[in-house]
Amino acid sequence: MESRDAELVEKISAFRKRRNAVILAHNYQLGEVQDIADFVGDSLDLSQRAAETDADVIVFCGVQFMAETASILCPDKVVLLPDINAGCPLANMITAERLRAKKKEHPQAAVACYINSSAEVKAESDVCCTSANAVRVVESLDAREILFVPDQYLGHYVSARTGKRMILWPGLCPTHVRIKPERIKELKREYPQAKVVVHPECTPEVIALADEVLSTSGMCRYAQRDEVREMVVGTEVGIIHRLKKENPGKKFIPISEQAICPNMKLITLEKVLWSLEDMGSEVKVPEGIRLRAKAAVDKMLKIGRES
Ligand code: CIZ
Repeated sequence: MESRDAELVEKISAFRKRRNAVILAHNYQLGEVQDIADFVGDSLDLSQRAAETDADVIVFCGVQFMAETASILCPDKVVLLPDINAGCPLANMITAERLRAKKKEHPQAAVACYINSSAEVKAESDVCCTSANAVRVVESLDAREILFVPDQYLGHYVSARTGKRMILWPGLCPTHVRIKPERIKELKREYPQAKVVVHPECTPEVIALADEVLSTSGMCRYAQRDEVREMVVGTEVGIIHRLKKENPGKKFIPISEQAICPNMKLITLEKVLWSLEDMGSEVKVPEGIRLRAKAAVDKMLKIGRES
């Protein structure tokens, strides 16, 4: 570690104690940010951690919808997002107003929203899900039709797995669509022993070539299996840091070096420190929206993860 980083890490530690703060980092964060976090995980892990913590302050190293989810679950805590500009383009592909209009077209449909959505959209939904439990959440719904928002590819994958009739919102993750089937075919030739593991936000053509389709935490668990020595990884490249750290001696090959979420990378060590020093930027979901959004998130938390 460079001495500048070491100094920052020391200051962050001191402020973390002074503020009685917990630092949560998503699997897609920069390696140095993951390394100073109290917990690293996917949004399901992190929302569960947020719900359980007795810290007064949650510093959420992730993007806006994740900090909002923490605020939904922990209204009495101060939730800080170290860079308020860290948004999610997928979450921004739907608004509560457009969802309300779509619900009118399909009054019988149950609404399932991916966690990558705003608090307002969650408030309009019957249940929320993450990539770690989307199949299980959709299976639990007994409606004949499910309106799934906003990720069409996750929705497509879930519909194929569950056989449920689903109306898909046309959203997508601009980072995951950079992962291309042609590159997987090349890597399979180059690493014939490797397991190909991709995220369900990838396109159906990519998913068709994979050995496993997993959330980021699912990938971390899968990588620990003895039979996995080499893994071709189809998701945002930030995960490679954690995979290598937890599995020394194994090989992890990103399908696309360009699968970088620029919003996730807005969070730096400096910004984590400034956030603790200045207590900014606070993310707080208004109470009327929070209570309705919480119902959808609580329903998901009861269902838990796939395996
Ligand atoms: O659920 C999450 O945290 C996201 C957005 C991806 C994943 O699989 O971890």
